Amino acid sequence: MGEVKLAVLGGKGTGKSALTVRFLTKRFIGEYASNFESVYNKHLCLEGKPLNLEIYDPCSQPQKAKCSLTSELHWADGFLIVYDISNRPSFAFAQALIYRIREPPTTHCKRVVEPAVVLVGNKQDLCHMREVGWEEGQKLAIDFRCQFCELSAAEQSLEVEVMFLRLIKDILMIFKHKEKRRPSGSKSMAKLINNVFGKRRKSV
Ligand SMILES: Nc1nc2c(ncn2[C@@H]2O[C@H](COP(=O)(O)OP(=O)(O)O)[C@@H](O)[C@H]2O)c(=O)[nH]1
Ligand SMILES: [Mg+2]
Repeated sequence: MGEVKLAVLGGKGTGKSALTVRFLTKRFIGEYASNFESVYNKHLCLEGKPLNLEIYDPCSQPQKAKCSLTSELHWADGFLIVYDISNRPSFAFAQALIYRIREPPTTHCKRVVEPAVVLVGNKQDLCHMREVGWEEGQKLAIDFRCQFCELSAAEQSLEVEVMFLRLIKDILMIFKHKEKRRPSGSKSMAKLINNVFGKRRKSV
């Protein structure tokens, strides 16, 4: 069975838990789990294939200027970076998280392909109190090779589901790409044997 691991990151109160719980239960539950670190597990069937999904929803900590994210970068296949469109500091924090995720990999943590990232401007229902423009979110996402959407965990169940599924599909595409770039051991060994002996055999 395929396995996909997602980490939902962002500032305190941006709606990380609301989005996660909305996706898992289709319901909006206000302050749900905001003070707990949770890893949720869900079985999905995507394009006819079974999939085990793990979603990491961290407990909200004060926004640190410099975040390490080392364990999350090792663990997750993809990230949902959440900010609140009515809260500018939460956008600055989302930006810092994206910088960190897109930093060139260090030698001890080499990644074959970049992780998939969706930047989410949440609380779109509060657009009368907007502090972050749609274009700003869109630009940040384009500059750092992320998907982007604005939505409301409180009011838009379908949009939340579509956004999660889009991220999962992107991750599955990346898995396929990785497989192509690194053929399995037996296949690459067969190729090597063919390269060494195949030509000789022809010349005999
Ligand atoms: N108006 C509005 N409030 C939201 C939305 N999403 C979450 N909230 C509220 O924002 C607060 C923080 O949400 P929570 O999911 O606990 O944030 P977290 O700290 O990032 O996990 C709660 O009071 C939620 O009810 C949204 O889309 N619109
Ligand atoms: Mg929370």
